[in-house]
Amino acid sequence: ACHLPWWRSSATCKSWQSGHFLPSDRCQTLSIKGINTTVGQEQRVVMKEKQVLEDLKMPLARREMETLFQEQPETGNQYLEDTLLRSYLKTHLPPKVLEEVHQDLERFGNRLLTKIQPLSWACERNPPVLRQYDAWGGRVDHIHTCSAWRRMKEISAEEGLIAEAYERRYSNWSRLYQAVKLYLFSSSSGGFSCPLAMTDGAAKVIESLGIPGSLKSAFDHLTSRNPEKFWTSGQWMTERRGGSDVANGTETVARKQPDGTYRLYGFKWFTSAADSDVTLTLARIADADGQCTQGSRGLSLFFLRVWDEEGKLNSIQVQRLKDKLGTRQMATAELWLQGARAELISAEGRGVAAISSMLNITRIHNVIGAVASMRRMISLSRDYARKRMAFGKLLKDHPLHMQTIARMEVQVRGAFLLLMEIVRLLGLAETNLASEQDQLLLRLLIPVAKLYTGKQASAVAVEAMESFGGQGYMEDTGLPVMLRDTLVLSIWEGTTNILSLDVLRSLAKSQGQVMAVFLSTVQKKLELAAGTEDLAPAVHRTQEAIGSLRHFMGAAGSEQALTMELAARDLSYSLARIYTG
Ligand code: UCC
Repeated sequence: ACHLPWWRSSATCKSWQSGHFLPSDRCQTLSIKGINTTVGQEQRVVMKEKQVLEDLKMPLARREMETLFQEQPETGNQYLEDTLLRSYLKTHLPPKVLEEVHQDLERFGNRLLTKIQPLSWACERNPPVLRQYDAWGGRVDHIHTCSAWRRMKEISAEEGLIAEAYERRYSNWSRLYQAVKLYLFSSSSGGFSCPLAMTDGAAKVIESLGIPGSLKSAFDHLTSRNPEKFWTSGQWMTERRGGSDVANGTETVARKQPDGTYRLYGFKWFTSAADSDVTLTLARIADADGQCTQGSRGLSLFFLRVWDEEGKLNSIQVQRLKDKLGTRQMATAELWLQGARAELISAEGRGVAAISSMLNITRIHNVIGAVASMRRMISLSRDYARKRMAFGKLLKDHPLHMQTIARMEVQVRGAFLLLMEIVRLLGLAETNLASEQDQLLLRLLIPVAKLYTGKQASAVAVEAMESFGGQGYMEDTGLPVMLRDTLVLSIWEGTTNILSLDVLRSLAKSQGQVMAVFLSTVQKKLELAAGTEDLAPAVHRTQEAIGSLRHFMGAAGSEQALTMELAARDLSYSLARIYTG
């Protein structure tokens, strides 16, 4: 365990932190040099600070031993330490639900700290490897994943990270509860959040189709709590000619077989978590003459199993694994479909509309990942500020440093509340408790939140990294991994501009109703806030922003489509900032 970076090793390897290889209970005393471990947390922090200051007063040459020059930043139980999360749950959940959920989250927080974080680092250290041929030249295309990655899959099932949302034992609160668990899991998941996002999306599509008989077993696997039964899903949408432009870029052809199934022929250019058990993908159905309808109306949605019962690939060849900047723990592959057997699951030509419910779920997961990443970086930064001396005092006593952290903290708090609002609305929609207004608002807030939090997370990751000085730039601290993994959040699942256009799509499709609901919801929230004196400046600024938004929307009606397109990103940012405000 001693090659773990500090932020993943705290609970398992206290001895390593102190530079001594001793049982962890003794190390606690050693690392805090003589401080009684039974004192209260607050008192301990103060005593620790005093010790840091005293140590530094002594010249290096006179110190007894120089095993460690800087105590590492670390976090404890991420649920217990997240006061905003806990206060949100306390305010919103019914008491009985809160009681049960609290117990489970506290337990889960400990499991994450002691068992799951070390696995996460192991995933980073042991990325997947593709073995294309066996010793005799036979094509095998085996994607080898490490044991920690496979363990993550088992843990995901045990913790019900997908199941929770579909069992609905807490009715409309189940979705929010699942999102909270995913949020806690995300930055310790070693990239496993990605297959979970797609698995959730696939389950959602199947559920929205009414769980047809042919997909019942798949649905049970995707939502199982049994590690031996649990399946993950991929989402193969991207081809060589189209990442964003799915409608024009999809070349894969589906040929109908006498038994009613289809065989798919094509090349999928980006398939994340390519070791998944099943996938959803788009293709064009060829008619009797072999002709296909082009554009969006030619796309249909298919379900397929990646392997057969004997573990043989379903007429698929793995061309290569992608060499990515981040998310290296997870196998992203280029795949040749050479007649892969698949089942048509949407109406013909309604593939994009059918897969959009998957996209909306994976985009919410993206928001979860963004908020989780910001939270983790800031928590570490805060802890570091309590331990690191500069210019004769701890970083936490430098106002400018604390201002920088406080600004990041504001970002993550706003993003967190936006996320909670979305999963609250989704929970209502999934239990038939959502009004039409709730549904419209949800449709709008998903792209808004995805595009905005993706950008926030990248900016916060860079800023937080800087708060560690040069140490933040060192690979073995683990911080660069977090930065790399965060940078993808504004790219996959729809880039910022594509999602800005999706915001326009939602406005156009609802003929402006979405905007009316947005404005009236914000107005109600502001009226509530206006009753609190301290919030007056914030209420005033938000009112001003709404004034500008109304003015813009009033003028927008007479604008050309191109002008609206140009304004789409700024408009989306404004919506995000106003709602978050
Ligand atoms: O797969 C990928 C990586 C996987 C990794 C996932 C892990 C993430 C978790 C992170 C955890 C930390 S990346 C691939 C992702 N690809 C995309 O996101 C595609 C981006 N492009 C778009 O979103 C485009 O806007 C398209 C593909 C949706 C545009 O297609 P069309 O066909 O040109 O769009 P249309 O014609 O406007 O829409 C077709 C139908 C319409 O319905 P009808 O026909 O009833 O009017 C639209 O209203 O689809 C409907 N529709 C939607 N409905 C389109 N988008 C949506 C939506 N978002 N929600 C509801």
